[in-house]
Amino acid sequence: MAGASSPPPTPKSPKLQPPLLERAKGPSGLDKIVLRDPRGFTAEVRLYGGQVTSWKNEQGDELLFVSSKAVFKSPGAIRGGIPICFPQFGTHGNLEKHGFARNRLWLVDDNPPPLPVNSGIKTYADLILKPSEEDLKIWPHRFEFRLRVALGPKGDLFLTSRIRNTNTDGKPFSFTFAYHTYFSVSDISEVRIEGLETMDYFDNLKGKERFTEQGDALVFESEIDKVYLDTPPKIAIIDHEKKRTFVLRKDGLPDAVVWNPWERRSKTILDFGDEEYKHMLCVEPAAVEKPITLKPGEEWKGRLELSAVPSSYYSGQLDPDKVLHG
Ligand code: TA6
Repeated sequence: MAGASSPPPTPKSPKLQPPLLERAKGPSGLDKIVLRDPRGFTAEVRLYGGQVTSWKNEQGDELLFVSSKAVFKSPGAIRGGIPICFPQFGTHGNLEKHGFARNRLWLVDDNPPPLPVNSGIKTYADLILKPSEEDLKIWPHRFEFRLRVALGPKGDLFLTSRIRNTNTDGKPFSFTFAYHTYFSVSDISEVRIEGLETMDYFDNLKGKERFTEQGDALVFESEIDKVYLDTPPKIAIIDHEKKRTFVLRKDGLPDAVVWNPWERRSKTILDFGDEEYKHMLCVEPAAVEKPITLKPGEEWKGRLELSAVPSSYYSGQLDPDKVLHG
């Protein structure tokens, strides 16, 4: 329209970047820390259990499984994410199953001793757990457990656990450990694990008897609860339907537990949906077969790195070289 004057353009307000680290409240009012990386990946770690309960990619897809029936408060553990099993994995003696670290309230560690920092890491959170007087009655050892949760340069999730014996009575202690990681998968029958074939394992469904894995890769058609021993530092979980591969890299954690409760057992787990077994798989870097012993003053370190990458195909098959040696 001739002569019409258009209004002056409104100045664009600068896009506000959300902070990379944020303390927030969870569904039951519990404190959690939200980590964001500049590309859009996020992770959440709760003070309850020191537990990672979310890891999302830049599209906002959740990469970890958390049950719709999960309870985010004491006295149980949160069903999903990455529960930490310490000071024991499994059930032995009087100590509760999978230890007590997963159902204690951790603190933010404001002054952690230095840890070699990967220069690509822009955001991380440090938590600490020390035993209460009540804990010492169940497990009579003083310790400092420092957990660092970090997002790497490509949105990778890094967990570093440092456990130090702070006993003043001169006594060593021994423990077992696992990152009881629940992965979110499209359909368990479309998933395979590479890196555990030919490994020895204890089968928890067969009285902990020892067997050797046969075949090319692990596929799933029934309940599984196995502890693979002395496994390689790299394991891949390939989700055919999602065309996504989770790559686990671990250090200080020789074993790997694989668990899916399948249909019948799912129905016996109160905080787990009857059909949810189809959409989860636990692959748990662990130190189970040989307990770790620390003398007073000694420290142990166990690291887990998780990445989610597009699956690569070769002649209609996944190319394990690309997945595992890339
Ligand atoms: O890691 C596998 C396992 O030890 C299974 O035996 C199964 O019971 C699972 O952990 C879950 O344990 P939870 O105590 O969390 O119910």
